[in-house]
Amino acid sequence: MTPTSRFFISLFVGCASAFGTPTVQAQTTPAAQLVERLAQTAAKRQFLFGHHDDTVYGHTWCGDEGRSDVKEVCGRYPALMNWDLGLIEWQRTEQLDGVNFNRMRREIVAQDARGGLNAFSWHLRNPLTRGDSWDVQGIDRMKPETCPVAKAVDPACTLNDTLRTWIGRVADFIGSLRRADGSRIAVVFRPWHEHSGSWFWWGRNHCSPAEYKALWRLTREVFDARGIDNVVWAYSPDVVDSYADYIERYPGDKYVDIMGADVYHRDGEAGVPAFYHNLNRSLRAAQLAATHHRKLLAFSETGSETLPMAHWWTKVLLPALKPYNVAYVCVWRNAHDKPEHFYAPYPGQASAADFCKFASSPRVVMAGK
Ligand code: BMA
Repeated sequence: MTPTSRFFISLFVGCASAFGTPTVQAQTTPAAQLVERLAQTAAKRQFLFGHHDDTVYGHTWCGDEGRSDVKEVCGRYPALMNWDLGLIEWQRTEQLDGVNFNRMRREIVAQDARGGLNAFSWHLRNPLTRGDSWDVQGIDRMKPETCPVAKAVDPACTLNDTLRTWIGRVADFIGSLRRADGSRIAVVFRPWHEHSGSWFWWGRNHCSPAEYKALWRLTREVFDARGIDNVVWAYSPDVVDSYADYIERYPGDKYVDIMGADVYHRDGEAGVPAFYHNLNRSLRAAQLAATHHRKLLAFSETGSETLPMAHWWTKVLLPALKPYNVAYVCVWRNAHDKPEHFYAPYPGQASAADFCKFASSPRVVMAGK
């Protein structure tokens, strides 16, 4: 079923409360049920709060069980947890930030059981150089042999087989996410993200729009061949200038369920105007795209590193989101090994009290205890 038809069906099936048991018809897919749930959330002018790697490490801890910086601040887990699949393509036991994939699976099942949602990003290696996602050195668009995307989407090239194999490993992992009763857990997957920038090998300066779209087609071919029916697909450029810019590399309605945007706040107080400017030009474009293409809207990545503003949550983020019917908002990770790299508060952090106020505001959905 295409994302679009899922969306239309979702409008006519029974309604699901944000975290209640969906009453959708039995023949709909887990993905369709999740689209429905997110649509209902956004329709109520609510959004799920999300945090990357929430329960596997925090600002001062790593690997403990049952912990979460967010929960230790406000008593509730984030309603959405994002996980990164980087290095699954190399069949490593740990992803690129050291999270064991079996542990990740357990946390995904636990998050689902508490009524929460799981989402994935994928910082995969460069299939041409075997460097990381940020390895863009040596890419020269005048020389196709240096371009990982051009090669990977070309069926005549061996890199195409490599990428298919790598995507297959992601598809196998996601398709294997099941509850104790055997049913698949629906997730959001946001591949090929931040492509409006050029820091990843799939970024704007490193491939043509047609090649970028071909990456999405390839991804879907691999998932669809395996009958994976528990993925809600998110498209998420970084900051864009305009609607034309946003949509330039949109792969098509068949491939996408969520129009996202990744926009970060830098430079604390002094950076508020720039954050608002970037947020508005990106989310305005994403909202327009969501309306035109009948898709969901999400603020797929945001945050203010080290949270220097004590009232960032209720005085910067929440008011900024007023015009936008986002279904979820996700902040990036609290790295245990980089003290200056955190985006959610921990107990005692300057914005902790304000975060609690934010978490109990009528717009924000958190998960259970
Ligand atoms: C970046 C940083 C890195 C991390 C990468 C992938 O934004 O957080 O430390 O390795 O994401 O998760």
